[in-house]
Amino acid sequence: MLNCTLNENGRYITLISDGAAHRYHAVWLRDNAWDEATRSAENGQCLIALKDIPNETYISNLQLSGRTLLLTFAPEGKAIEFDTDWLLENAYDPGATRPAGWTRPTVETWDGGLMSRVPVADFEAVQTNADSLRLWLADIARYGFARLQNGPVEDLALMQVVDLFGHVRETNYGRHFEVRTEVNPTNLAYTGLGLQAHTDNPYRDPVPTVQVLYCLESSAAGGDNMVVDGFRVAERLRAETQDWFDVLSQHCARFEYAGSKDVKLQSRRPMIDLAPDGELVGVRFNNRSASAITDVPFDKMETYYAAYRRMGELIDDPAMEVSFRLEPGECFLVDNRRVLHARKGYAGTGKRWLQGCYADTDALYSKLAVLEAQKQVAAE
Ligand code: NM2
Ligand code: OGA
Ligand code: ZN
Repeated sequence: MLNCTLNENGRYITLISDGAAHRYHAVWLRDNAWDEATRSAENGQCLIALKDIPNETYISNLQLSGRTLLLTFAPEGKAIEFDTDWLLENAYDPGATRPAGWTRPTVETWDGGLMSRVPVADFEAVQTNADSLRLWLADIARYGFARLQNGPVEDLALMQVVDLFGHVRETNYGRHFEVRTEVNPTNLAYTGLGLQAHTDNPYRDPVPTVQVLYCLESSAAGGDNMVVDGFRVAERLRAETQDWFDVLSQHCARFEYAGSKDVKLQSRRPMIDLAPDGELVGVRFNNRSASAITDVPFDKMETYYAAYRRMGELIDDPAMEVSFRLEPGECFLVDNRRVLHARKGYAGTGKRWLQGCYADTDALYSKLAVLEAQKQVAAE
């Protein structure tokens, strides 16, 4: 059952669907018009700016027929049709009241319990089958990481992984980088040392949002990988001590990398990153790249350090980890704003060689949305 009324001299409408009422302002509706003078029929882009909509805009007439709503906007005298399903999908009233640290509905946080159902796909399947690719990308959106198996053991195979959804983000480390033991390493990643779970490049702003690590050789003993859900870490910290969650989200940490003489990357961002409305959008954690924290007031510094210590303990808690060993032709991909990755130390005879590169989630989510829309169309 649909019903619609005009209120306060046309300042807003109320759309009632199955007993639930949603209000929409005249200016919002006018701004979201889909007529050909407002939006390009070719590409959907907006042809006008807000200044082209009169400030005193109100709705002078309303007519509901079926699931189409015809609104007349004054003083323009412009009649525009709205699809009520679109309006319901884009309702903003009542707005959600959510606690700081909320995550979007597509995100499912996890701990070591995910070990029995690690998101994984077959290399050839995701390359040749749109459904397999869609499900694999949806897993990355949900869990923040996924593995890929049975890929080619060849130089730059990781580029084929990026080609599945997006574009390489080139950095000072190159379009890709070799992760293996080096003489005079410019980064501790290029040694056989174990690496505590971390996010990459927190000293960069913006950080690369995707990292791919692709195995070409793993005959050395050790070097197992491990991933931890930074969002679950933040949730646990909040559940334990709200103050500690707050201090890490409300103050900036500082990170720096100056491991080779041509580079001095520095950033000032929080370890727990929230959107203005409290959505948890990222974590930054990397013991190797931490620099002096100078943006926390004196009175809060000890609390900050207690929170930072606890965050590290939660990250290192074995109950939080999903671990695996990469064999040649296997890789994993992380959402680098969410999932931390680690490796155990390795040594002795044999070799360990990974190739890594960065990419970004914007293209990944775009690809996923396109594949989901195509599936929807096919189902109709
Ligand atoms: N490498 C692998 O963020 C970091 O410094 C971790 C990055 C050198 C590109 C290592
Ligand atoms: C890295 C890294 C892990 C590994 O290169 O950023 O964390 O498995 N490497 O070598
Ligand atoms: Zn790393």
